[in-house]
Amino acid sequence: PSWCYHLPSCNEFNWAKNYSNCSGTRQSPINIVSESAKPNNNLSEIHFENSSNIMSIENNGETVNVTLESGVKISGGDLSGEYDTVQFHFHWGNGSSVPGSEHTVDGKRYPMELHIVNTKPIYNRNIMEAAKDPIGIAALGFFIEVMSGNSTGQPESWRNLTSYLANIKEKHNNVSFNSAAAGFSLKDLLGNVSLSKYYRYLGSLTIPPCNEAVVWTVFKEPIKVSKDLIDLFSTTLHFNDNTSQLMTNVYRSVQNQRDRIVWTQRS
Ligand code: BO1
Ligand code: ZN
Repeated sequence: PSWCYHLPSCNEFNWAKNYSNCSGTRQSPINIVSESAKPNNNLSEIHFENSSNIMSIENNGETVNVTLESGVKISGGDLSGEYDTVQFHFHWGNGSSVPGSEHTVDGKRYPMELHIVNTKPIYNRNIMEAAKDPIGIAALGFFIEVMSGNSTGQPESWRNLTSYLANIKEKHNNVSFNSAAAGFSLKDLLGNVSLSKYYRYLGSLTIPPCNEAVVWTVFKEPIKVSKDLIDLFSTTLHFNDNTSQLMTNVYRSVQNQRDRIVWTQRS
């Protein structure tokens, strides 16, 4: 694309030159100060309506993007109705030891962050259309933490999903799979994380064009993933087909919270 994370002459501090939203007043990610989160008891559990699905996993030169064909929805969580699950993707640093989550909590950055991107049904799963509506997109952020032990103790979905990375090393490489046949489900990917414990705030897409259209839900409990599977992202994928640049440090730095409130359920 026409933007980059961390080249000397093309990096996140230039984004706003071509994408003016990126210097807006409700940008994401942010550092969440846990003690300052404001109680909101309307923040009920988030629900997934899961179904078997055709999914396509792609190296888009920015991240690993998994697009769902149809049929998965989320609800609850004081969102304005149901949202359709469109895609999920990841942000990471460089292996399990150089963390690369986008949100941070009390200054802590986790090794990776999973984003599940959902749009209001009226936008027919079109993210850029939903991005014109201040609450058109509901993004769910899950931190990924290193689990001790190797991948044998891992949910099947993590082993199955990461097994495709070797097939999408270069930009634009993609593979389709049927989630049921491939032994993959979003629920299994999330492990035992409580879908009632999260932070809520209003923000933006974390990459250009940085539209301020996102209701963010950032879960408190991290998903535990083994070091060998986390390391696969930064050791397998390339940014471009014509260079050998490994895809590393694909996260935006934290943005000014300004006068925004972060809410959480406190019971
Ligand atoms: S995120 O969850 O805030 N990191 C986020 C960022 C961008 C998108 C979705 C979620 N949108 C996608 C568009 C694609 C486009 C891609 C890269 O951004 O849906 O069409 O190719 O620009
Ligand atoms: Zn993201």
